[in-house]
Amino acid sequence: MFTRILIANRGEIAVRIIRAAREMGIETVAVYSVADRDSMHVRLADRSVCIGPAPSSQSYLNIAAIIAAAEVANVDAIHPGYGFLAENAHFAEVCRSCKIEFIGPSVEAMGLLGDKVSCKQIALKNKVPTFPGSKGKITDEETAVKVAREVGYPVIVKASAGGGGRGMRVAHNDIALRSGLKQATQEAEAAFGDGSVYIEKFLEHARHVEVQVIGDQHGNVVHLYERDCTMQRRHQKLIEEAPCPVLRRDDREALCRSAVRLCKAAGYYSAGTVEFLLDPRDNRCYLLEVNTRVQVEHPVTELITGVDIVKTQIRVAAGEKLGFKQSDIRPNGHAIECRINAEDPDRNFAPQPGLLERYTAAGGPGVRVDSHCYAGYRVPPNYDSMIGKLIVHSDTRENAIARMQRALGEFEVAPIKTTIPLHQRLLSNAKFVRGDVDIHFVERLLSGAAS
Ligand code: MV4
Repeated sequence: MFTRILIANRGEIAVRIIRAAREMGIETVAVYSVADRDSMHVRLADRSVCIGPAPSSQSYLNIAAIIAAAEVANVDAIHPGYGFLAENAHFAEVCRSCKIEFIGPSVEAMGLLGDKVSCKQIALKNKVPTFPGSKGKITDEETAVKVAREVGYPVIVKASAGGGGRGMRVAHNDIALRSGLKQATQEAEAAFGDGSVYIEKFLEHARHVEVQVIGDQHGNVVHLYERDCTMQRRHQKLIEEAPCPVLRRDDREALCRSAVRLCKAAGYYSAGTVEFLLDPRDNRCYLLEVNTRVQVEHPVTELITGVDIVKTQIRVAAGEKLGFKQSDIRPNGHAIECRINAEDPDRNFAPQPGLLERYTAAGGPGVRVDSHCYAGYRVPPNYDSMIGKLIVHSDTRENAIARMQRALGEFEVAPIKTTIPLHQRLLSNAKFVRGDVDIHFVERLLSGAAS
């Protein structure tokens, strides 16, 4: 096992990783920007190294500074968390060449699954359900129009290197498709340095369902069932839950097994998430993309399966075998997570950096809070606005919703505005309670439209 690891991240996920390492008897090295001097991850780590100024481009994305800190502190491995360098295959390669273990998948698997066209091709070969569409990249307008007419409008043009909604265009006819193809290509070239795009049938009303997988370096891959992340706004998830409230047992098993086939075919190890859209009309699922990292919402899966995903990532990075088989994974009860962001929902979710004069987390039975915040902490303006995650577990979905409402009522953050009141409203919405929502639900509700 590793003696010492460096955490190349900040905020709640850095705290989460430090906690896992400490329980495993592994020393921790935090890195921080000058804006994060007073952050909890700096306090909790055994040692910390300042890696640069506030902008993440000069600190948490600064590969040279992070590797220098890792060399100076003599660590065995680096955990990248999520965001920042977590899905950067070049960073993983630099770690490898410096003989520092990257706590994540291999460079090769990141390349194969990070590129959405190559991911979809592996999926097609392995009977993982995908949307009908182009066989691979689309380069000319005529092929695009031919494919769109075959699968039927509306279609969506997506960047192969994209993710999280960047570089996408929906088209309802030939003319819109021709211009969407140009726009998506240019946007992808500018954003990712790779203008490759592909086309698929566009699904209007969908739920977002994703399967958690975890594998070791000996070829074992196991799934930890699925999460439902339908409650989102502008590609930012707000509420995540496990299991998905609308999936029946046979469909769930088939979906989760397909995610395992995809990851096995790519030689995947560590934690990963296979994202799907679910068509509520027939409950069929279609592959979207694979996230080759630990995700923000991993705690809901931990609560229903009892598997510590971060500890497992560390163990498999050190070469250990998974300590469990698929048949050992028995999902139990229902878990819900609310992301608590320092944002004002009444002002178009404007970020609310500043002093947390008061901060009292919820607690009690079945409640978990993953946060780096404390009373007196100043939320810096330089990074994402998530100040913590409130996660609850109970026997049924109904009881988990009641428990989350109770916990949200206990949580006190002042004077800065947060998404807590919005969560209280969403959780008491009859359609959410009934499970009758799609990925546009929150935006529709906030726009005032009858939903
Ligand atoms: C789609 C889609 C409908 N049909 N693909 C958005 C982010 C990226 N991961 C894929 N996305 C979508 N792909 C087809 N064929 C709708 C979306 C989409 C979406 C997906 C998941 C969660 C929220 C979303 C919000 C808008 C659009």
